[in-house]
Amino acid sequence: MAAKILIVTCLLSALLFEPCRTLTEDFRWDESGYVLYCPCMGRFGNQADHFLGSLAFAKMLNRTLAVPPWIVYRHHTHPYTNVHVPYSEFFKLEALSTYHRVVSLEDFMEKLAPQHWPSGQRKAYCFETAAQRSADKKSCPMKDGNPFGPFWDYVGVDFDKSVLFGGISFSAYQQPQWMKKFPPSEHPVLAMPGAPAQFPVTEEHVGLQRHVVWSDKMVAEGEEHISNLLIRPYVSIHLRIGSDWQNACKMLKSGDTGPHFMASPQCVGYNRQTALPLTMNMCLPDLAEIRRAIKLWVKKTSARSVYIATDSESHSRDIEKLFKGKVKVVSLQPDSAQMDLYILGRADHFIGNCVSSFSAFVKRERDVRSLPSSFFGMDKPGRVNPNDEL
Ligand SMILES: Nc1nc2c(ncn2[C@@H]2O[C@H](COP(=O)(O)OP(=O)(O)O)[C@@H](O)[C@H]2O)c(=O)[nH]1
Ligand SMILES: *[C@@H]1O[C@H](CO)[C@@H](O)[C@H](O)[C@H]1NC(C)=O
Ligand SMILES: [Mg+2]
Repeated sequence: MAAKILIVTCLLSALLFEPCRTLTEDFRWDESGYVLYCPCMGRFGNQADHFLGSLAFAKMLNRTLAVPPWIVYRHHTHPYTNVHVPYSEFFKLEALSTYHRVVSLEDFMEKLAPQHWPSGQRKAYCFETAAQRSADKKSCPMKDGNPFGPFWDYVGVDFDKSVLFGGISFSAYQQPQWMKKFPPSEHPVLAMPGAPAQFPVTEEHVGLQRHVVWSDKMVAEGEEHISNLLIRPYVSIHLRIGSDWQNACKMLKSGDTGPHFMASPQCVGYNRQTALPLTMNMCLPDLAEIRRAIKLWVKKTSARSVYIATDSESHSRDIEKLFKGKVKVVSLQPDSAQMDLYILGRADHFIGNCVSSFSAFVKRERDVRSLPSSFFGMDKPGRVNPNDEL
């Protein structure tokens, strides 16, 4: 059956003068197995952190990664529910292949699962502690609640059996234990309720960002916005200041968290022993700090425009006033958060939020391209006092 499909595909592509090799290779069953997971924790920034770790995990086990769609929560606008956006809408799937073997989860389900992972034989894999939450305490909570249920429904998966594990982590030194516990011959598809990765992304996996490459469509749209709205050089800023963030940063004020707080290792350093202090301005910059940082970097880069991405208000009036109309201030507030990420990423200078994984995505991407970034409350990553000499 599979062979027949291959022959037909090859004939067809031969007719179209296209090589059939890539097609046939992509959808050939990998005897080394697969990793499937739901990006069920957090919004885009969190999902992106988890993606990098999961990609590394799949490579560590030499299994093909079934790349999941992004889960976009549209609860306040149409369609008032979760939307599952295929990876390739935003990024090039092929660009991941230079690092490791991947297939989109959608293709895995459509082209491979019917024959090799048929319903009735679909096992879920999870920590014993996760299974404790289920009614019988022995089942992986794969489809319990949102976004879990809708995610697996999107790809048409029900699970038939659970395999529990414990005393093992996703880190590299446990590779032999994973291989021993779950050889691909007996466990071809490791499907998990969450990402087999840490949040925030570990230091060793930050560089995997270079394989996350914007799709042609995103580049075309993004470049159009940039040329229509902005004048180079431009400074981009990420204002993470909405009410959920104000609440989160209260934990810092009250002393309920130390310097390691969500994405903050990108600023204070990954080592807990040597971490720099995390200040309130790094978590939730006030208007005075926002103005100070913008003024500094606009001057330093001779910027002619400022791009503001925000999760709530843009403060664009206040920022315009800083420059007496000599600098164009733009806040697009696009329908898709990814368009903000694109425009933030291409600026001549970026000012981000230390604690935000949304900012962290931009910072990593800019590091890959050797573009400069700073943070509110930290003009030079690795040095906290904004008054320190630059
Ligand atoms: N369009 C847009 N959305 C934002 C911005 N900041 C935050 N958001 C939204 O809020 C979410 C924040 O969650 P997440 O990405 O996990 O980042 P984090 O919570 O800041 O670590 C984003 O995914 C966006 O949906 C912004 O500047 N622009
Ligand atoms: C890794 O997987 C590929 C594809 O299945 C296989 O060809 C290769 O031999 C595997 N490598 C190791 C070290 O097992
Ligand atoms: Mg979040």
